[in-house]
Amino acid sequence: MSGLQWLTLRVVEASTTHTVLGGAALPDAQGTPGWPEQRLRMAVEGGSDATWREAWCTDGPLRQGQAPGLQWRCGRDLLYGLIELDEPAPDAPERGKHLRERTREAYLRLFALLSDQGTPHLWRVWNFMADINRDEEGLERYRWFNLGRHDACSAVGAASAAQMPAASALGWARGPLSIAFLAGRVPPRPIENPRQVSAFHYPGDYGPRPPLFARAALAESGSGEWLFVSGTASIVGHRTVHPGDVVAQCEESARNVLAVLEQANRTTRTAGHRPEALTHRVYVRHAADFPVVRRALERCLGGAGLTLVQADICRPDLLVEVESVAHGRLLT
Ligand code: 3EB
Repeated sequence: MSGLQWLTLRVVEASTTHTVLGGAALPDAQGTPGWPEQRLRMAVEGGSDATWREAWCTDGPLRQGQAPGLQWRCGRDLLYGLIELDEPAPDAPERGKHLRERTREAYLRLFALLSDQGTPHLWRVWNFMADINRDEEGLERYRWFNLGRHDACSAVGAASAAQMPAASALGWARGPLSIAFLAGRVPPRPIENPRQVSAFHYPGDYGPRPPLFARAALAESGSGEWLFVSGTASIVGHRTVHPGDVVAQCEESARNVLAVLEQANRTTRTAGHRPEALTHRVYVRHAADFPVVRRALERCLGGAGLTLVQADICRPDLLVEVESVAHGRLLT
């Protein structure tokens, strides 16, 4: 085995355990493995599956560590970490300000860890928080989160376009601020979408500080190249399009995913990432929309790898968001 691998595990066996950096699991997953695992605290299409786990793996030997709220594992070139911080109760005062502060703290800890372990470059981040669309002290919580992320990235000099990782930011009904991340010894190559204003250039209408992420990232590992497509929604330019129309939002999101893929293929070092090679995780605001979302996305993206979960999207008018991943062999 060489470089980064991505597996779906049904059974946690001793033979695989020593190669897993970290991953994700559904709400009913049995037990806790020895690696950092981001539990998706959300409803799943067809019901949660207690045996399903996603795992990022690499060659050993691995090192690991933990501290309150933080767990990580790394190999020579790659690190997967998970930071989960509890927040004040929903009725506590200044909850927005606290979210900003916790987010800043989480990202500062993340960057310190990456620097200590020799994997300074963020590749892919999954951000989850409770009540993402709730207004707190006059500002939506997602915007407070963006303030905290921006505080930390600016403080460590990680706020430039060249350093943006692929990312997603979603809401769950209840749970901590949860940030899972994959990082490497070598930098990824950020990709933007020509159909969309770069998120880090969004105008002030979307909050006092912009979201810091790239539309996608290409990262080389071993003999392969990974394409991480960030959470992708029904946004053209910087505006939400098709409010209230979940099928049209699926179609627009799919157009955006394919536009990002095409853009990535201009600089890929593989023969080209194909749409059929993408695996997608789809966040759907209303679980009642699972069937129409599946039908629309199967039509636009092909149905091979679609996992649908219920989550709140970071703008109240967005009903669906798609994130994708693909792997290809480097040309020699
Ligand atoms: C958007 O395009 C939709 O804040 O990290 C997608 C992916 C979105 C990542 C983030 C937000 C984030 O603006 C929302």
